[in-house]
Amino acid sequence: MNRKQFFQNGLIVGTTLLPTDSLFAEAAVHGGFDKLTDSEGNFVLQSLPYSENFLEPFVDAETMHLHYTYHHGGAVKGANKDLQMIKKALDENNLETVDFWTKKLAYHFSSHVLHTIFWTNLSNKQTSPKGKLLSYFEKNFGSFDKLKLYLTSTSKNVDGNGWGIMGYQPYSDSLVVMQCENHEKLTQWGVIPLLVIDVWEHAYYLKYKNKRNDFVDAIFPLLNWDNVALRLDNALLLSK
Ligand code: MN3
Repeated sequence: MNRKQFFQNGLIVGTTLLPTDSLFAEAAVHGGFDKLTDSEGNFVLQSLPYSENFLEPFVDAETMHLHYTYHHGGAVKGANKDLQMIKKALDENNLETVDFWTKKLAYHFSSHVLHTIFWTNLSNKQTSPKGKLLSYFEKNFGSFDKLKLYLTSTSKNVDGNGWGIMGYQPYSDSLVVMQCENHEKLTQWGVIPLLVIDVWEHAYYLKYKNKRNDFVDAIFPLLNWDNVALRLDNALLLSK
């Protein structure tokens, strides 16, 4: 079984174990988990999983439009260019600037990954963590409330632009909270991101101005815990 088949089989198991998580589960079964590339390996920008006004009034449609089209879209374009430049350097045996493009790729590709996850982590329907996800919260943080305090505090206090992230760390079989600067800094190797909160100014400035804390507080009730649970299930399958 190759990696892709493993992934797809894993998902089918994952989606039958959990209540169907709407569009995300459907996309997972039909197109693979977080489809970031086409069959040639080029990075592709998938459609948003909902309309641009889906999260109104908490996330306004204009912010959603600009964020998805130009920030996420720009990262996808950037990642493709970086990859081409690396290939070109290798083809031409000229490695003088390859470190620059490698650094750029880490930035753009990580942005593509995190934005892709971010859209699916949000919903206008109220959900709550249960089952296995809730048990991990209790085991690793004490309770859901503690996870909430930890994740929101970490997200609000990112230096400059970045992300608050909760992920699955397979080495310790635990959930971890991380602070990310830009899109790629301060990671822990091996962590599979399950839940990400974009705290770049572009994510909130039109509506919330300089009040990042208000944005994080407004977005927390929109988090789609069914999506996070599905992602945890998948991370557990992949880590076996
Ligand atoms: Mn963003």
